[in-house]
Amino acid sequence: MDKRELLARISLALILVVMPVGFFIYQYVLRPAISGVRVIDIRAVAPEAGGFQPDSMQVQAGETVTLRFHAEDVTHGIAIGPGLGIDLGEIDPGHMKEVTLTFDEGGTYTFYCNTWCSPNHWRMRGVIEVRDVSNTIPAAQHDPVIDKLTAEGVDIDDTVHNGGQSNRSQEMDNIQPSAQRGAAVISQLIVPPELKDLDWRRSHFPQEAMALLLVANSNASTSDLVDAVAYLWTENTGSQTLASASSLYSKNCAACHGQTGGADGPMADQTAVKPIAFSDLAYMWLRRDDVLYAKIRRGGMGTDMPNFGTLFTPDETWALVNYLRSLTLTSSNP
Ligand code: HEC
Ligand SMILES: [Cu+2]
Repeated sequence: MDKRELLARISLALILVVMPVGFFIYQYVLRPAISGVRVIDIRAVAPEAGGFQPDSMQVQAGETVTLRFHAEDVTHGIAIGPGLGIDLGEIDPGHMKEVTLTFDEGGTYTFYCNTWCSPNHWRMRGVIEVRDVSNTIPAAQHDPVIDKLTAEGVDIDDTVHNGGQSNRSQEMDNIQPSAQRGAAVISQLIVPPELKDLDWRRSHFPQEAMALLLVANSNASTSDLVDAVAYLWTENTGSQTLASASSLYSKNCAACHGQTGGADGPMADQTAVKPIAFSDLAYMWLRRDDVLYAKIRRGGMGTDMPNFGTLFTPDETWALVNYLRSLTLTSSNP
């Protein structure tokens, strides 16, 4: 064997053995070590200029990805839900914020802007589809609460069909309920069992509860009964839950419904139908919690009330309903 042939054999060995091994090492050891995660760059511009780009992506369950959001035109705020608790805060134009996360289970998540960036702000959303090998077809998302309302024949758009005119309980107009005072009087009252049942309360409105209380306590004063109802309607909400619902409300709802629920946010006169005033006790006294819940999750029908069912968990939605209640039922000075 001459020197040439030896060299040729060595190089052949190099190609056949060293290269695959090298490739293997690179692919499975070096590359994951250098960047074990897939990086997805996402441009964030106002919806009329394109919104998120890309606005949909697929990841595998168990895969770790880094999402990098680049704000280009104006300040945007980035959050991802439901139930992930991710809020990156505001990103000024020209800046980037990132989050690295691993989705454990298949499902659909939504990233969305939660800072008022344009009149079309609430359309600024994108979808992350997490694929699970064991469950490649995502189950249709049904909300049992909405299904139940449908079965019951309750129309969650009734106020809209009334030409924006909604039922109000006028006798509540000058009353300021206080859940705090209610906590003190409740022990002196006979409370019918329905009122102690969370499911009953969610599917009935405060005036119905008031009527039952009155039957059981015909000698009690109206103001005591109102306060007792206020207490019952707000008792199951911890202050922590209320505080996070308040922050969700400020970021996602106040622009239309107003910071204190007066339907006087900066966008209030630009929606197809006037937003609801949650600070109007006489109105809220006749609304069911499950109807409020359903509207938040499903959104309006051409009214510009966005749907939040893909952004928030059911628990977060109930917390929002309780927060809306607290605007009229919890007085700031008891
Ligand atoms: C872009 C404006 C806008 C934003 C943002 C918005 N809403 Fe609305 N909302 C409306 C309008 C308009 C209506 C009335 C029409 C309707 O019910 O579809 C409404 C109706 C509702 C109702 C129905 C009340 C009832 O008595 O039936 C609820 C509950 C509600 N909004 C909650 C929220 C919550 C909670 C948020 C934030 C997570 C929010 N909205 C964000 C515009 C908005
Ligand atoms: Cu925005």
